[in-house]
This record gives sequence, C-alpha cells and structure tokens, in this order.
Amino acid sequence: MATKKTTPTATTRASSNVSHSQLAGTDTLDRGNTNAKLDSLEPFRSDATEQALRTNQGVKISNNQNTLKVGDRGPSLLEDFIMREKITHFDHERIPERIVHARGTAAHGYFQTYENHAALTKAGFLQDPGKKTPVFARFSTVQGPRGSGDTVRDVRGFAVKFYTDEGNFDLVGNNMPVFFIQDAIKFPDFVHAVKPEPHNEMPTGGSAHDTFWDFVSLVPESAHMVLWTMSDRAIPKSLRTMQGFGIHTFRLINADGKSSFVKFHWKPKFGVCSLLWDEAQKLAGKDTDFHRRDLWESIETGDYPEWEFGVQIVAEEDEHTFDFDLLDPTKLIPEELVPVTPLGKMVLNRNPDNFFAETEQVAFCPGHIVPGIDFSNDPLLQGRLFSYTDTQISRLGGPNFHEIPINRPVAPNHNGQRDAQHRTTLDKGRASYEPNSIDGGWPKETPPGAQDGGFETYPERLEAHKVRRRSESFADHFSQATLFFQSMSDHEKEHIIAAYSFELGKVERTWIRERQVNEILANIDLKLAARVAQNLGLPAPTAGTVPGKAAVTQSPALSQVNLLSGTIVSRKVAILAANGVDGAAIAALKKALEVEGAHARLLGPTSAPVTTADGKHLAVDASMEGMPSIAFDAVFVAGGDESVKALSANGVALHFVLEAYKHLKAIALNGEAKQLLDVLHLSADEGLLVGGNDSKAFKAFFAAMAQHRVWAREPKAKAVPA
Ligand code: HDE
Repeated sequence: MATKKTTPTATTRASSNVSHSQLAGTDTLDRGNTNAKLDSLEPFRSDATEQALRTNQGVKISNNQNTLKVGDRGPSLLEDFIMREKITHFDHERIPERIVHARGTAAHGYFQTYENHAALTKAGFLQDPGKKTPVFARFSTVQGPRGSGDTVRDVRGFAVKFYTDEGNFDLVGNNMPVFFIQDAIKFPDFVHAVKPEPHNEMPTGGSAHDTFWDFVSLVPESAHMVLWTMSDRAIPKSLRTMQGFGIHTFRLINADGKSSFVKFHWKPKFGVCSLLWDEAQKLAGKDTDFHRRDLWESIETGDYPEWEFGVQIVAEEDEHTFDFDLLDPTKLIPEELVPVTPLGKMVLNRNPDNFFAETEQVAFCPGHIVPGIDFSNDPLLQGRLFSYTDTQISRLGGPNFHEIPINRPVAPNHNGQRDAQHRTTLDKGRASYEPNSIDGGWPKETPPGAQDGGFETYPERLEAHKVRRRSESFADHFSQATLFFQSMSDHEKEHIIAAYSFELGKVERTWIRERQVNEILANIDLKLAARVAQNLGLPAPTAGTVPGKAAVTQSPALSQVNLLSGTIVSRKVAILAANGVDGAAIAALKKALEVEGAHARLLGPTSAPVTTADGKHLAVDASMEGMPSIAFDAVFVAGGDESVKALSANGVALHFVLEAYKHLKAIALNGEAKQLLDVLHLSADEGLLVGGNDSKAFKAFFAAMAQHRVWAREPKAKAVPA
C-alpha cells in the first residue's frame, strides 16, 4: 500500500510557509525517527516510492525511452511536450556556484543550551535546556570550485543556521579565529588574488601562486591569518575535528537591555587535529571527497559530530582594555585572557536527503540574527551584512530565496513583501502595506520586550565625522602573528616553515618571495624568516621592518597539541591480512576496538575473501589498493606465518605500512608480523609496536592512536620514501 505521498501539485501548495515550523519542539531532531515522520512534517520532501512517473504538470508518462518520431527512423516532432519539458529542465539544471566557499557539505542536527543564559542574552534558543533547536551546518573550502578536492590547504567555512522560534540565526564563521583583511572593501581584491589566476585558471583549490602572495605580501594586515593558513589548521583531519569561530565581535543583549561583547566559539568533541601535508596532497587525488565522506559516514554510523558552543565575554566597559581593538577582525582574544564560557552543544545527526535542495540552496547571512544578539562595528562584519543577501539574488535567482525549504524560518514570516521571481507563498488579504485598515491592520509590529518582543537594535551612542579611514587602533599587524607562532609546538613550527617554503617555492617572481620574507616573516619571527629564506635560497633577514609590537606571551590554547580528545572513539584501523592469517588476532582486535568505539576494516591483497590459518573464510572490506593507508588512522598487521610471508613479498602491502609509518601513525605488528621491521628496515618506537593479542598490547596501541601522531618519529620518518 502506498504511504502518504502527495501529488506534485499538492506538494507545491503545502510548501508555503508551513515548513520546519512543525518540526521545532518535536522529537524529530533525534535520529531514529522514521523518514515517514519527517516526510509528513516537511511536505516538501518528495518521495517517489510507489508513485507513477509523471510530467511536471502531473500527466502520467507511458514511454520514457523514445522521442515522438515520424516513423521508427524519421525525424523527431516538436510536438513532443514530454521530451521538450524534460530536456528544457535539464538544460537549466545548474545554478551559479558560490563565488567563494563553493565546495561544501552539510548536515542537520540540533542545538541545545546547557542552562538558562538569561543574564547574558534574551535570545530564546539560549533559555530552556529542555529544548532542541534545529540546525543545519555547512562546511566548505574557500578557494576551489564545487568539484575541487576536500583536503587542499585552505580556510574552512563553518556556517550554522539555527531555526529558532524567534527567526533564523546564522552564525557564518570559519575554522580560524581571524581574517585576512580588516575592511570589507578589500574583500574583492583579496578573493581575486587567491582565486585561480585569470589567464589560465590555475591553480585549482590552492594559494601557492603569484597573485595570492603578491597581494598578501603587500597587505601586512593579512600576516596573522596567512600564518594560520600555513599552519596545520588549514589541512584539518576531518570537518568534525575542527574548531569554529564567529571571528567578529558581536553583542549579546539581555532582557534589561544590558549588552556584552562576545566572540563565538565551537569546540569539537572529537578534538582538534590535522592531516600531514603529504597525506593531504595524496588524499586530494585519491579521495577528493575525503572530508565529505567522513562527515556523511560518521553520521550514518552514529558517531555524531558534536561541538560545544561557547563565548568569550567582554563587558561593555572593558571594550578598550586590550592592546588590540575588539573591532579588528585580524585579532583574537587569547583564551588565557578571556576564557570561553560554554553555553550549549550542537549535534549533527541527520544527513541531507538531497544535496542540491539542501546543501547547495542553503543561503547563510551574518545579518540573520534574532532578538538578544546584535552586531559590533567591525568594518568587515558591516560589509558582510550587505554581501550575503546580495549574492543570493543572483545565485538563487531572486529575492524569494527565503522560501526555498532549507531557508525557511521556523517562525512565521508575514509581511508586505510580495511577488518577485519564484514566489511560492499565496498571500491572502488585500493589504500588502503597513499600516492598513483593510485587513484589520495585520500583520502588525511588535514592540520590543523582555521575551517575544520585536527586534530592537542596541542603542549605541555614536558621535563622529564621516571618514574613509582605518582606525589607528588597527595598526599593529604582527604582534598576534608572533603570538601564534611562538605558541606552536616544535613540530607545528616545522610544518609552518615547510608550508611557507612550499608555497613561496611555487611563486615565480623573486621579488614577491623576497617581500614576503623580508617585510612580513621577518616581522613575525626572525627564525621563521631565516629558515624559509634558506629554503628559497635567499639571504636571511637580520631585523624586522616594523617597530612597536605588543609584548608577546604564549597562548597554549592555540596549539593543537593541547586540543586532542584523549580517546580513540570513531578512529579507523586498517587490518592487513592475507591467506593463512591468524583469525583469532583479528577477532580479538575487533572486539577491543568496539569497546573503545573505534572501527576496523579488513584489507586483503585483493577484494577476495582471505582464508585464516584454521581454514575460515573472512570477507574483506576492500583491497589494500582500494583503501590506501591515508584513509586510516592506524594499521594492524595481523600475525600468521603464511599471511606475513605473503605480505612481505607484496609491494602494495609494504607501501601501505611504510606510508603509515611516514605519516606518523600508530602501527601494531602482531605475532609473526614483527618480521616486517627487518623487511622494511624500521625499528620499533612509541607508536610502532610489536606484540600479541593481549589487552596489554592493545592498550599500548590504542594509547599511541589517541596521541593522533607519533611526533617523535617525524625527523626520522623524513628519510623514509613513500
Ligand atoms: Fe564570506 N561570503 N565574506 N566570510 N563566507 C560568502 O556568501 C563575504 C568572510 C563565510 O556555507 C558568500 O552565500 C564578504 C568572513 C562562509 O554557504 C559571499 C566578506 C567569514 C561562507 C561572502 C566575507 C566568512 C561565506 C559567497 C568580507 C568568517 C559560506 C556565497 C567582508 C567569519 C557559507 C554566499 C555557506 C560565503 C561575502 C568574509 C565566512 C559572497 C564580502 C570574515 C562560511 O556573500
């Protein structure tokens, strides 16, 4: 029997203005609810199960294989409205991709406040700990087009739409807490410089080219952010192991009208960690969808990505107590000065049904705020408030993009805005203006109030001249870059030096390389400048060019070394096996991993099952070539004499282990597999372990995995080919 299933016309009609509103406050935010339940609450989710194939006008189609022709071999007829409708629609299936952040992936979930934060803000979604607010979060790279690789060196967008009862709140942030420029008017210049060069449209998805380094070496305000993008933060291990930041200073306003300045933060439950550069480059080719796939699969397997949402709070009267300006988006507030106050958590637990309708059509805007939240005068934020709505008009084809299902607010949205392209709402009544005396005066304004009031802007007092100038308080471009560099661990510093050397090595014009080293890096850190200069064959600068930096201390909160989760939950282990493998060792490891919440994949020389030493057949998940070591966090080579002999003579298997070694991953050589140390000329270390199937061996293996990488191995691993 057919379940629900509306006809296409009924779907269109039902989709006006009901949307997610019925979703809020229901338990559909928890996974486990059937799709049927979601379908009935969100009638725009169309399910064709047991439905006839029809035209867009609802006519049943009897033959979808052939065009209407004059005889079997004759010309086609213009009369064929079925073929014309189908081809016309197809011809227009693409919309412009986002000008930046085109490559993205997204998921549904919910936000839940830990407690009532009424003292800080009157925003409704931060009041009731029993309430779950639906969210849709989209993560993206910035530079590359829609089809570009996930693991390129780039900033990641971190945009969250909260469907609150008081309207949509969009927190459109990044995975880094600062930005390249201080004023919105420079954004087109910056983006033109970082995008592929105009003559040959290269490179795709990367900043290692002349125009980018030309611009940033001429614009010292970019120094801090460029340092972040040369750090491991620009090659995150997964989207769920990234921090997120609102970047700009915002305001939170409570019911008494008291305002506090805040910086928004997302802290991931799975810890913060990154890929290695070699791994990232290989993944960009071997699995272009690496991050997208991880997000999707972690939700499907129930390892729900989760972040703690928090704020750094600065009292209104403390606005000028820092040695930088709170309005300057190239500065962060060190967490050691102002700790992050946790407010609630976000859990992503449902994948989209349709990439285009949801991930592609979602339209974020920093200007989408709700009562209890307000902007600061950050000149970058102020420009963004204009840009996002403007861009949707060409990207989504008109000013009615808020009616696209994924963009519809939970709250009702009646007003006098009418017509325009793609209007789907059928507004009743005759008055599309306010005030009116025809429709009873509706819809009417709501005066501001403690709760449920109309939006009221914080009445900040301003008195100034109209000027086209940069504030003097924005002038120090290097202190925080130095703070960031000096807060890195040794291996993080090495990665930064290597990244600058790689990128600048691709720059063709020597004067751009020199300017970056002498006028930017030398002002950040002379050792950094000297090492990069050496790698580029340039003389090392002996002094910076800019005096007057703030006293720099350390900020341990900036180093990823201090941000691991400490567990191996959701980590992936490759088990290498061939015929004759010790089946008991595999079973014991799988069981132990399950207890820890980690996952195992059995890989064989081919996709054919392997036979254990005691004659059992084990299905493999993939061949070692099909799922390379870069797709895993750790490797377990199972014992068994015959199996280990076969693997020792198999170039793909040996490369698999060597590559994992080079990428500083935990490797356990079980039983006879310890022979691989000799075969590969490696020696055991704190993460290259030799052992049996006992809990002691597993414990050591898991402890090494929880460290994410065996950093002590890094200098040695450099000599290993892979
Ligand atoms: Fe954006 N940015 N941006 N941006 N941005 C866009 O909006 C813009 C900036 C960010 O997943 C565009 O819908 C200007 C900072 C994210 O759909 C566009 C300026 C931050 C996303 C736009 C900035 C961001 C965008 C392109 C300087 C971090 C993807 C398509 C004043 C706080 C959202 C679109 C998604 C997307 C403009 C700077 C984050 C053109 C003018 C700073 C996460 O409107």
